Amino acid sequence: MGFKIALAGNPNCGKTTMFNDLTGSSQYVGNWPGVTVEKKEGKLKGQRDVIITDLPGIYSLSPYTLEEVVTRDYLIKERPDAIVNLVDGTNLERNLYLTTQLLELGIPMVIAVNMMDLVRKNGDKFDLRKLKEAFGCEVVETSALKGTGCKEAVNLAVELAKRGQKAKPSHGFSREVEAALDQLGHLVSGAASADNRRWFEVKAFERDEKVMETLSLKASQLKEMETIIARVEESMEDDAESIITNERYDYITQVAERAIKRGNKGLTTSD
Ligand code: BGO
Repeated sequence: MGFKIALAGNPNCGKTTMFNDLTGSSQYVGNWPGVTVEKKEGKLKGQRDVIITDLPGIYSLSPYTLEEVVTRDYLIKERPDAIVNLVDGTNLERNLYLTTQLLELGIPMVIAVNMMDLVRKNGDKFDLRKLKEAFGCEVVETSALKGTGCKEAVNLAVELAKRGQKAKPSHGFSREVEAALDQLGHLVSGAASADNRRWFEVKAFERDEKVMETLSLKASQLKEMETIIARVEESMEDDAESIITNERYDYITQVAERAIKRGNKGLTTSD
């Protein structure tokens, strides 16, 4: 049986470099249906039943850019068997914002902390055990430029895909938000599956336009949803989207404090 593995991450985190390393010359490049965003697929070297897809680089799973829509439609509708989420190790906190969202999709996932050659030059160190604990999934250090760790990351992703083993993140939102997500559960159940239900609940809480269209709720249900969301917004004195964004960053800051030891040379890919 073949497996579909998707590479997902921020723009410039090294996805295409890793994709080339993993697939070599067996690549097909086209466009995603209906849009002029490049679609790259290829067979894993030495394991031709594994198809790797290089997804458009994105900062979040919001529906605001073409790349975001293409990537999230693929992740929700086509559901790869596993995701390799590349994060730029020289910019870990910013990259982990997307990670917290990808984990909500309930797809088996491996985090590849890329640019490790630069991270080491900077003298920075990551505590992989703490990162694994925080995100409930495998974490591998890679340098796509040097071709190290890439095969290990994708092999782990294939293993998880075989077992259908999704991540178990320890991240939760505040008690008030969690209670609202719970209450929204039955309103998203028509569109969501058991695996990606949490993603739908969070997106509904954020009043994500495209998710709202998919849910096609009755007027009474829309009213119920609005009451649940507005109650939290009033009590937290902020809008729902910012509440979620801020709580994600708060969690990432806590994880970073525990898991990153800085050397302070500050090199990035542009040096
Ligand atoms: C340029 N280590 C290092 N040091 N660099 C890496 C690594 C790594 O592990 N992985 C990727 N890069 P993409 P997306 C460049 O192109 O794969 C570099 O968007 C340059 N180009 O080589 O394109 C990679 O697909 C001139 O760098 O990312 C590339 O995710 C000067 O990160 C960049 C410096 O990689 C983005 C870098 C003309």
